[in-house]
Amino acid sequence: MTENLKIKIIGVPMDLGAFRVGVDMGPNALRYAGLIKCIKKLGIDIIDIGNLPVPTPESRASGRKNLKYRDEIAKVSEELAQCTQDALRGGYFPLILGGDHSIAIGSISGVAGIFKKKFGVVWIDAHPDCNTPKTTLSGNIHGMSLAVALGHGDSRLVNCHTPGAKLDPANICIVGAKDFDKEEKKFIADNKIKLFTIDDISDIGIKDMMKEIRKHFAGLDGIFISLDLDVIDVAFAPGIGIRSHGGLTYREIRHLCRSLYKSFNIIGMELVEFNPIFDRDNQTANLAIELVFDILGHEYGDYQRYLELQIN
Ligand SMILES: [Mn+2]
Repeated sequence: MTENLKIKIIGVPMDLGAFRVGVDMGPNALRYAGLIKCIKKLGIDIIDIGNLPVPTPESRASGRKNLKYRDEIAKVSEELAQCTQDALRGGYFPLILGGDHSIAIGSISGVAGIFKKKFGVVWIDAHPDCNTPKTTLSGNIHGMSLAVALGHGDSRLVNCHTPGAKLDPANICIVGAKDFDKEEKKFIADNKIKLFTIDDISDIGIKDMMKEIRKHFAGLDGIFISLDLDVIDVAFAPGIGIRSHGGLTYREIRHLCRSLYKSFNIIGMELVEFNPIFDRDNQTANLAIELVFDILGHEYGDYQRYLELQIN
C-alpha cells in the first residue's frame, strides 16, 4: 500500500451526530498537532482539501427527537461520499478526519461507489453504532451509522449517494466494543456480524483475533478502517467525545493498527470522535498521528519526536 502512496485529507468538522460540542474541532486540532507535516516528511504526496462545510448545531433546530439533525447530516454525507469516491478514483488514500462517527455514512458510501460490495470495514469502536430510529435512546445519529451502512434505518441516510445498503453484513468486523444497547446486541446477532468485544481481545489476544479477521475478510479487494478513538482507554486518550474506562491500552491500539497494516490492503481510513477540548498535552492528538503512521506502515512516536527536537 505504501508504494506510490498518495493521500488526500478530507476534514469533516461534524458534531451534529453527537451531543457534545468539541468534536467539530477535531480536524483542525490534528492539523495543528502536525499530522500533515509529519506525513510530508516521509516524502508521501499529500493533499489537504480542507474541511467540508458543516452547519453549527446552534444555527438549526434538531428536528425529530429520534433522528437529530437528519437533513443536515444527510447533506454533509452526500458531499463526503463524493469526495471519498473522487479521492479513490484519483488513486488517493482518503484520510478522513472527523468529527463524530455519523461521518461513516458518507465515507462508506463513497468507498462503495468504487469498490461496490467487494470491500470490508474494520469498525474499531467502544460502541457498535447499530441503532436505528426505532431503537435509539439518544436520537444521535453517530450511534446509527453502521446500521445505516448496512441498509437499516432512515431511508434518506440509507440512500446516501446510491440507493440501499453499501456494505454486506459479512464484510464487517467490529473490534473493541464494550458498551451495547440491548437492541444493538440483537441487531448484531440477527445480521450475523463478526464481533470482537473488549473481553474477546483480553481472552484471545490481538494476534489470534487478526488471524480470524484475515480469514473472515479473505477474497475482498480492500479494507477501510473506521477508527473511533473512544475504543481507547481514557488514560491514554482523554480527548474523546464519550470517555470511558476499560478500553484498549496504548500498546494494544498501536499493535492492532500495525497488525492491520501487515494484514490487509487498506484503501482508506477515518479517525473520529477526537475532542480536543478534553485533551491533555496533545496526548490524544499525538496518539492519533501515531495510529495513522502505524496503519500506513511507518514509525512515529516519542522517540521520533525526541529526535526531531534534537535535530531542529
Ligand atoms: Mn462510534
